[in-house]
Amino acid sequence: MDALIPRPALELAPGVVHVPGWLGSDEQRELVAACREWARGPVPIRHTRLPRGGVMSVQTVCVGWHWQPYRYSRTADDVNGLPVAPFPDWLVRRGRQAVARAYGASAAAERYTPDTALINFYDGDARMGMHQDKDERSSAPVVSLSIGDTCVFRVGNTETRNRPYQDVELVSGDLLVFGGPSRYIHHGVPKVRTGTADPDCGLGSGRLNITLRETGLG
Ligand SMILES: O=C(O)CCC(=O)C(=O)O
Repeated sequence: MDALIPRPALELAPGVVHVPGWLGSDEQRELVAACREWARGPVPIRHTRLPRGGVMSVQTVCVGWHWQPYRYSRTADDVNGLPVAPFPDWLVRRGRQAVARAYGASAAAERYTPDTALINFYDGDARMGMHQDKDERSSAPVVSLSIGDTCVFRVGNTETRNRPYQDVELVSGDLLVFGGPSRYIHHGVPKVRTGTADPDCGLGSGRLNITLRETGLG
């Protein structure tokens, strides 16, 4: 019966707010359907190549702006050169709701205008190393939505990719927002718990993470 007990929102560090179960099953399924479309194209989901020759274990597709290490562009120059899918208004509204839920309704939440989403799909042993999201010119918060398998999300510090950090489990439907003094924390996903997804979420297997960001680019 534990699943019926709502888990409270928690400020993990100044500006890092975890809201368990923020997305209901219908909303998760709608997001999964949208991500499936984006994964098909115009720029297909792929394993990002890193400048030193490595390949990321997660698969990523972007909307609004395309991210390639370590810059944003309108066209996916490292994939097929095509413009990425436009960033939809409904996702801007979802981002504003997320910021308002995490930090409280405010003019700043109303002004929040994410213009890129990085959609990461984790299957098999995929994970993400500790890093900072710092290719954006705007310091507006990052909104992170998780769907599918539960993961261990590592919330680090702004100085180094090492300790101190804390690990938190992100479950399907959870919202995490990091901004303010924690906008540039190192963070990563050291583990995904395969096969733990709620069958109602719309994802057969694996984990989907959607991060909304303001690039600050014109
Ligand atoms: O999958 C996650 O929860 C984190 C994704 C992430 O850190 C990123 O896209 O930069």
